[in-house]
Amino acid sequence: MEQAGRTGKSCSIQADSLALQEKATQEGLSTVWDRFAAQQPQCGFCELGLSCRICVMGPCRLDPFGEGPQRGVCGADADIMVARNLARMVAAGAASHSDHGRDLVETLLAVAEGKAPGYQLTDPAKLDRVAAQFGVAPDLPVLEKARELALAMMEEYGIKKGHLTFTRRLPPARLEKWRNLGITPRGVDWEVTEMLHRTHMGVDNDPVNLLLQALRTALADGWGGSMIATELSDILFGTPTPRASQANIGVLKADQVNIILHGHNPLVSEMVARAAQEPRVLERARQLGAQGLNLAGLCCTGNEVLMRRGIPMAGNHLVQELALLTGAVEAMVVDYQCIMPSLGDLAACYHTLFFTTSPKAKFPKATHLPFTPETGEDLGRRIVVQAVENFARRDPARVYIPGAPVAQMTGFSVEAILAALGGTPEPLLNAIKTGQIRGAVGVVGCNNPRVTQDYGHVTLTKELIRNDILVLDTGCAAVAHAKAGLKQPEAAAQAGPGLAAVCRALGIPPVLHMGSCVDNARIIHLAAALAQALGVDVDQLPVAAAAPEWYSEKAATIGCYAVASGVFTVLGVAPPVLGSKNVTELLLNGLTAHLGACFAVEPDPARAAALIVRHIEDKRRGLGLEAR
Ligand code: BF8
Repeated sequence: MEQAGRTGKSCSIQADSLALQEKATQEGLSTVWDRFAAQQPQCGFCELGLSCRICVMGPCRLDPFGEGPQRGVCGADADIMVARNLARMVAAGAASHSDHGRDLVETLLAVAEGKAPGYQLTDPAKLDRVAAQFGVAPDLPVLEKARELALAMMEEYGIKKGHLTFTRRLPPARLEKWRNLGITPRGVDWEVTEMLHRTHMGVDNDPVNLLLQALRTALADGWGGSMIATELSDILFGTPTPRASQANIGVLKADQVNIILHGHNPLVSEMVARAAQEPRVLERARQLGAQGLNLAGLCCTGNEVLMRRGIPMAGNHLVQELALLTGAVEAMVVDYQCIMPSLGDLAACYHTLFFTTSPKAKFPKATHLPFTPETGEDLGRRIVVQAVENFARRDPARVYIPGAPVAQMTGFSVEAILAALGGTPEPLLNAIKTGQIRGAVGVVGCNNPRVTQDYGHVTLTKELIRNDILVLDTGCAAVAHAKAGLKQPEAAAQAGPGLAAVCRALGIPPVLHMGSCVDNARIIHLAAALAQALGVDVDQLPVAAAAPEWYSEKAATIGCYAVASGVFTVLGVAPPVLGSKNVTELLLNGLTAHLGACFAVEPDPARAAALIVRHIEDKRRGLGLEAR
């Protein structure tokens, strides 16, 4: 596998990233790749999961070669230490997605109570469907129904109800497997809190028991917090439908006011997008010499507004600093998650205003304008007005926007996919049964400076579609694919003959954008729907998941709920578990006997593709379908 270098060519496969990294070097500014280089060599104990900072008898580290200490001060051995560390990662990831979901629940309640001016129930039909799943009376007036749904979803976070409603979307056989293992998720906050409790010194010291709770915590994210975030974003802002847009840093415009929307939650960015359409701000922008007002996305907030509004995507995780280096950004607006603390410094090197909007996420050198549902609309307007005025401070001599935008198609919610198929999953299932499409794979997750940017995603996905495997993507993987041109219908030419024919018949690309990282809930929902339609469990489907360049705790959680939901998952970066043979063995093999799925770690994306192709053909055989 090609490893990321320090600076220069091997940082990225993307020309826009390389050009801007070069500009950073010329201007003496450091980015993530420079800081990654400065950290080398990174701690080998930590990479193996053999260091512990949970308590202050430590920090401790264990010797992987068996010569030095084999136990921490408390007596924890490698298995306990590694399991505890991984479990805490999963808890943090679940907490992040789920707290994001909670903000949407609170906003839904505020909308229902008339306290959130500017927000509305954009998809009342979806409100009806979701409310029915939560047992809300169908004949209630719409605002009352929204209120009841918000209150019912609040109970999903608590300890009163004891089960998660969305898990009912799964086949009974999957729920049975969870019951047998004791990993049925009970409540979102319940599982996260219990995980933190169990990993406190002196509580749970059985590595298997710890890992089972980590799976339950992850399931509380996938079938709880993340799914709530997805469904409520659709209800509030509209369920995505297919639309055309563009990607890469070339979506910024040299002659316009550029506002970048970065982070994860659409609550603020939707209001910014609305305010940006007001005639008086456009007029003011023109008075200041701009040709217009241009919004662009980054990371998962970018995915949210791309899916629903077609707002173009400036880049993924490792582009966030580079976007500022264009010198063409009047304002970067962030909410939370995956936002580098370095952005304030870089923004200050240019004229860029750096707005933080969540009281939960403050950053150095930022202007903080806190969001509440009550003030969100006004906040959106204030941000746009300040961004427009800031155009006057731009130094045109420092503007550099390399590359031209690449076309992409987006907006493939589960509802949109089913609609494209004529309302039922049957045509997709038939294409799978006949072997035209061999199976489907979710290629998801981050960028990580350990991996040449986007190399893992793009190499893997090209190989999968060439083998007639439909790719569903979210998060930063989705941006990588878009920049590589894989999300336009013409990319069918790069697919195998079966997949290409299906794409041409439906006018869709071979790589379907399903949204942000909380929208991995859409992928598992679709998998569950396909399993239900076939009358099998999810692990019997010819499907898989891959995270070739993951870095975040959230990605660790996603991987765990994918596996626990029955989806074989290939990681391109090894999680910090290799210091324990037992934990590694459990993740790579042991889980299969109980869940029908496990992890694989394969840094080489071509080999990862081979693993996945083999897995999919095995699953086809298991279903009695023609296999290669
Ligand atoms: O939630 S893919 S780098 S932006 S963590 Fe972050 Fe990873 Fe990107 Fe979205 Ni997901």
